[in-house]
Amino acid sequence: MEIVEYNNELLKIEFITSKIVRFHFSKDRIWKKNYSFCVNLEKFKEVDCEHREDNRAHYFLTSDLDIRIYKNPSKIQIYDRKGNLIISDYRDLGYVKKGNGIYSYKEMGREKAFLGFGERLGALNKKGKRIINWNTDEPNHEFERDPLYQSHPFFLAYSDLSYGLFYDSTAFSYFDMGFESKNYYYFFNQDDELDYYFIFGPSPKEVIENYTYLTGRCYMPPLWSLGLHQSRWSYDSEDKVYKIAELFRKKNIPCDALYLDIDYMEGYRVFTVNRKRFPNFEKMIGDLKKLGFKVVIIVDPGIKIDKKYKIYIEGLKEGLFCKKKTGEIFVGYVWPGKTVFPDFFKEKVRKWWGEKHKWFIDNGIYGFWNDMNEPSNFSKFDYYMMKLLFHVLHFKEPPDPFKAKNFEERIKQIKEKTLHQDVIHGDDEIFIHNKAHNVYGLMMTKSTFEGFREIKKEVRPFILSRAGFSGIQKYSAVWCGDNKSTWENLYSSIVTLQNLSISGVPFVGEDVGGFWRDCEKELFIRWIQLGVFYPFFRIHTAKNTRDQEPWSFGEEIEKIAKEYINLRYQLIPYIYSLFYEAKEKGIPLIRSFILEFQDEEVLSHEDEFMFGPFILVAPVYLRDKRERDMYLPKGFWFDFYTGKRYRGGSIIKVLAPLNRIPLFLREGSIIPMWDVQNYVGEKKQENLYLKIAPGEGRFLYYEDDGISWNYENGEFNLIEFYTFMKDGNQYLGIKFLKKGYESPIKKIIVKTFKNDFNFELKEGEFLIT
Ligand code: MIG
Repeated sequence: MEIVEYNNELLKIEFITSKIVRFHFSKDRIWKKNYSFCVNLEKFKEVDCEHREDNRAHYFLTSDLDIRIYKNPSKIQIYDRKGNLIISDYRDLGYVKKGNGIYSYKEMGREKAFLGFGERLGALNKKGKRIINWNTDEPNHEFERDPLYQSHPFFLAYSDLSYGLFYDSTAFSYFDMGFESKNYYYFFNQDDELDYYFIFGPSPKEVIENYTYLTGRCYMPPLWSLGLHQSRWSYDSEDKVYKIAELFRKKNIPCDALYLDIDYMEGYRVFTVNRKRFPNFEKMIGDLKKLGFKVVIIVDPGIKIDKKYKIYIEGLKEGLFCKKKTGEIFVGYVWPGKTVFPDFFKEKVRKWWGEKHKWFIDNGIYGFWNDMNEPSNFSKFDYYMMKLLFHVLHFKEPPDPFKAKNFEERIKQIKEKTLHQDVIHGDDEIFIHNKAHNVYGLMMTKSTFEGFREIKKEVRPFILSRAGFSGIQKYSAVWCGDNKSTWENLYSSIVTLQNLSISGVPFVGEDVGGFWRDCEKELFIRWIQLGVFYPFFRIHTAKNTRDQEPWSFGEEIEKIAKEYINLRYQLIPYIYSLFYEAKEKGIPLIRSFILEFQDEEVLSHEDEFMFGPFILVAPVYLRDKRERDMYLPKGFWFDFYTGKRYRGGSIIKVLAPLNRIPLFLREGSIIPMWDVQNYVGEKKQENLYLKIAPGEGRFLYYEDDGISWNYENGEFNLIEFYTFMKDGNQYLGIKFLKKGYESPIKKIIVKTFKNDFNFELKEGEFLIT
């Protein structure tokens, strides 16, 4: 750690690694901020760095970076060790205190694009845009609506020297990425101090790896959570739930999870069960388990004010609810009516909340869905309006709550629709709502995760959250909230999920078929075909909308849906192995082209993506389209369905009949696959298929028991599969990198596009031509 002068302030520089450097500015020459909600600084031991000073500047050298802090005027510049400038302050404006916040300007230099920023609508590249960090319950996902439910004050600046910046500030903030001027971009926050990390690549993948090294990575998801999830608002009775479950099994359409939305509760009281609708709740969970289903239940943070309601009484007595500065408990309006909010910034509250899950866990619920945790708060007027619209008039979509004319008005509107600014949080350290808001959902989800781990040590939970902040990936999967059943929203999901993935969150998806409004058959099947390649694959729809199960759109659609859901289940070993890479390195499953290719063209094709290193997905997102133009990056490609070979580097036209989403395998692909099953664990998967495309490639296959934490003690296998060419023939190599688990695999079945070959699972190199 080093401290230097910066204009009239002090600047503390910490060298987390040779590529990750923290810049923490004082305010009035002192540092008050000694917390972080997502970086565990104690975990890191600083690296060595050479420090030199002359009258022009301070010079810091790590093995990868050359950092210069000029004195007069103050200016930070970072070079690589070859002398290439990576990033520079704009003039002496690296730290500017103005009005109620701080600005930090950087020069617009070699950056070709800015990506990441968490969960965002609009174009993939945010160069020229403004982006707000304020978790917002936004029901209208029209083009470029901003912000949504999560805040990730992080971006990846893409160039030949890619880097990232992470602003560790939870307060209200926004980015101006060249909207105001082409010469600079800036970050504005309403925090007391400016505290950010420079994260070097130089490749985009290394930026993500380093960023997640700092903010954390996911755990191995339970294997069942990689299957299909079926949901709606709401399957609101036992009969309905049984009916759905039985239909899936009768029709042999694979599915692993069924969802209970807010109507399973007694008057929207969290941690209760409505016994009129679910008289035999416990038995139902057991019966569904026998059919191979897991049940995921929704848990909202708002607690109904009701003097007879246990949770409310306890919380009131123990002082667990958010208060205003005056000491008065803050009261809002959410689905239960008048509502109070647990203060997840208190350790005691997190523990209490976590323990409340016990009854459900003991009865076999391993999945929890945290909604409304921005936290969303209706006004009294909105509350009665929503009740009227949805329950009486049977609306399929709410009115647009934010019709702002300009940026400033928008900021005002989103801030109004939340807890009052004078709410305070925490106990040892007090946070005003402005600093707590963006991490409220993160803290709720953390409490759920930690509670679960206490209660049921032997099982990995599945947690799904709507709100979040950088680091949410440590606790939960993320879905992007209330989209619509429109082609526009099918399209936007392709882009939104790429940026969220770049932001270090691998377990992501959107409501397949769309949430608000009625879905129609063509849209539904195109969305299913895309959803197979969402790491989190869930069908969900809003109250009062038409049915949205795989069989709801007639026989033809059902048949295609089944075929693609089957494909998803076949791909589970590939997907699970990719999660191992996400857990170890933070590399996401959904990969923008920039992560995989050096091609010049990669930025111009945001409507395609790589699913892992091998599968190129080119979704169809327009009605009546039976073909589409798509770009194949340089190299050789093979049509997934026919094996037809293509030379990449150009745009091609591909056929896309209703029963086909264009998919291509990269040369050298090795895709581990299973037999189809109705749910994860139904069949012991003794055959491991390897779908192989010609060329040279390598894949790290991961397996464990799929449900326990035993992998943390080394109970897993890592097998390297690799292919290579020798004398015009192709070979497969098998190498055990780690053996800690008894593999169920009896047979390896290699499927090239021409032939099948069977092997035992043993090390060696085998001819597959
Ligand atoms: O205000 O629980 O995004 O998935 O079905 C609506 C009802 C509340 C919003 C969630 C949606 C869920 C719905 N919730």
